[in-house]
Amino acid sequence: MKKLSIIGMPMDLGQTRRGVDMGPSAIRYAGINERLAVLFDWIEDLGDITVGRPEVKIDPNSNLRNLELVAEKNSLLAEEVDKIIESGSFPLVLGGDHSIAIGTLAGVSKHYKNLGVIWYDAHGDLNTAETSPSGNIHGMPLAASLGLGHEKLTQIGGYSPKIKPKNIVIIGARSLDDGEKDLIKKMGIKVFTMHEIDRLGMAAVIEETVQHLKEKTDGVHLSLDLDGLDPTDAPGVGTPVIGGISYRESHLAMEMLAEAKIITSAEFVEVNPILDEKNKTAFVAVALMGSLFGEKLL
Ligand code: NNH
Ligand code: MN
Ligand code: MN
Ligand code: MN
Repeated sequence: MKKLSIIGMPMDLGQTRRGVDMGPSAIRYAGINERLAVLFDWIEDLGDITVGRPEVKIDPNSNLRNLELVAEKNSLLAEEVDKIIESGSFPLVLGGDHSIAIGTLAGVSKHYKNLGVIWYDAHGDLNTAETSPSGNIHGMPLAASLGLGHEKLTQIGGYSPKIKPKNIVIIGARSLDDGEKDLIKKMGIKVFTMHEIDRLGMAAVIEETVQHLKEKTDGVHLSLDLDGLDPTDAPGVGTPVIGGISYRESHLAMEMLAEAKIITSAEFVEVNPILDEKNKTAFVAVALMGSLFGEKLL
């Protein structure tokens, strides 16, 4: 039986622009349940993890914004995601800012020997406290999952690392910090920047991605940051970067991933309805989920 479990993570503590905590509500309002129900035999919406809205606190020792709470709430998410997989259901996490990927991956990766990760994003999210220009933890989840950074972030779930560099593919990068570029080269992480997407076309990019991951992984997590898309198609994000992936290309990418049948968990993050235009970004997220889970045009 094909089962789907949706869980919301209304987290906005990993960055500075409030409103991204309303992402799960915006995505539900955009019709996620109706759209996905027809694609599964069974579907449940588990509601949201309680995150709260405390005052911003910058860790005096590390410069990390809201370190304690981001770590604590991600541990809760990890437990929930773990339970969903245990129950034989597909976990779909709704953000929230991208710091929630730390919790999602902590819950997912213990179920796989070689988890693959597709990081669909304008950014690399490979910063640590030392390389981060902002102190924002939403710029660090991929590094933390590789075991790099503050131990409160790397040790969530009680083990580290969650993933291996050779099992990662970043798609859509166009705003990488210097420390991130160094790390990508040092670790040999596969990246399709906007340059490669323009040059090869999205079809070839996804074919190569599937090729890269299929043989050596036993599951693949899709972490889709809506800012990977161009701001004209996804305006409701906290850190928009021009020159992004179009809705059409993204739609094709999701359809091809559905065809390849490699995705075993997913999260859609950084939807900020306050910055959006009539909930467009949430609608785009739901449409992409439809394609990812096998919706057909004909
Ligand atoms: N690289 C910047 C930072 O670490 C921006 C990260 N912003 C994101 N990442 N939205 O996906 O602060
Ligand atoms: Mn388990
Ligand atoms: Mn991101
Ligand atoms: Mn991003």
